[in-house]
Order: sequence, then C-alpha cells, then structure tokens
Amino acid sequence: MRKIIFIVLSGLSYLNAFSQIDSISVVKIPDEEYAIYKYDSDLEMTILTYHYADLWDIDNDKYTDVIEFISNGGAHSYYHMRIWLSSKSKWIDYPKLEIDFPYLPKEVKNLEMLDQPYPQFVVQDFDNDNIKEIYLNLDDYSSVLAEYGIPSKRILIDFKEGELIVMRFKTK
Ligand SMILES: [Ca+2]
Ligand SMILES: [Ca+2]
Repeated sequence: MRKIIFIVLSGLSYLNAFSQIDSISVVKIPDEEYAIYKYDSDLEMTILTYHYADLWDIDNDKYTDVIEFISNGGAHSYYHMRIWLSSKSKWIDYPKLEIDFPYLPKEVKNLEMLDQPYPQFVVQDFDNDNIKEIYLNLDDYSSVLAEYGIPSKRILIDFKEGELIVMRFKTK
C-alpha cells in the first residue's frame, strides 16, 4: 500500500513539474519575426525593438523605408517610433510618439475599425494619393498636444513636400 501511494505521489509531482515547464515554454511575443534585441548603453540593458524593413515606401522614392518601435524597457513596455527614410538616409526620431502595441499592421478595410482602441499602428494610403501614411493611436495625447498642438490621440504622419508631417487623423 505504501508503495502504491509513493508511486501515485511520484506521478503527481512528475506531472506538476511537466506542467510548469510547459507553461514557461508557451510564452511567445507577437510578430517575433520582426523583433530584434539591441543593447542600449544609456539604459544599460538589452531592449526589444520592432524593426519593419522592406515593407513600405513612405517618402515615395521607390526604395523601401524602415519603421522601428523601440521599447522603453519598462515592465509595461511602451515603444516610441523612429523612421529611416531612404531619400534622406537618416533616422527621424519621434520620442514622444508612444504606443504599447507596435505589431505588424493589418489592412484596415473601413475607417470605423479605427474607432476602436486597436489597432494602434497602421500603414495605409488613407487619402488615395498612392503614398502610404502612418496612423498611430497613441497611448496619451498630452505630449503630442505640447509638441504638435494636436488635441487627439489619433494622428497621421504624412510625407509632404519633402518632409514628414505629424497631423491629426481625420476620418473625413
Ligand atoms: Ca523610400
Ligand atoms: Ca496617401
């Protein structure tokens, strides 16, 4: 009898250990094929960056550009955006434009979909001029109000007359 109890207990502890290992192994980050880890010498830690290259031509020069979202390294991570434009060959930083879901955008079929909290990031031609704009639904608009005078969390970044312009997103 004692032997049977031992076997049952051993079996239970084995199952328990297995389920713990299993619960650790299923943790994945979304869109991980775009996730890269970079060492930040200011923060002195490795931080997660979403790196979208070879997908969109924001400045309409026929060469693809890069959009990155860089984590602040916090427990609840917020990501700020920066853009590499092929026509300028440099990074343009937007440290105040932060979202917490910087995942690969899906096509938005109607603008009513953007009345929801998600998606926070969309790259699409909203004004039908054959050039894609960047839509962001920001975490908070106080910084965009202070920096750009826009009293809205929902913004559009459009390339006009050789520059990226941050503007309020309008559905009409
Ligand atoms: Ca380009
Ligand atoms: Ca457009």
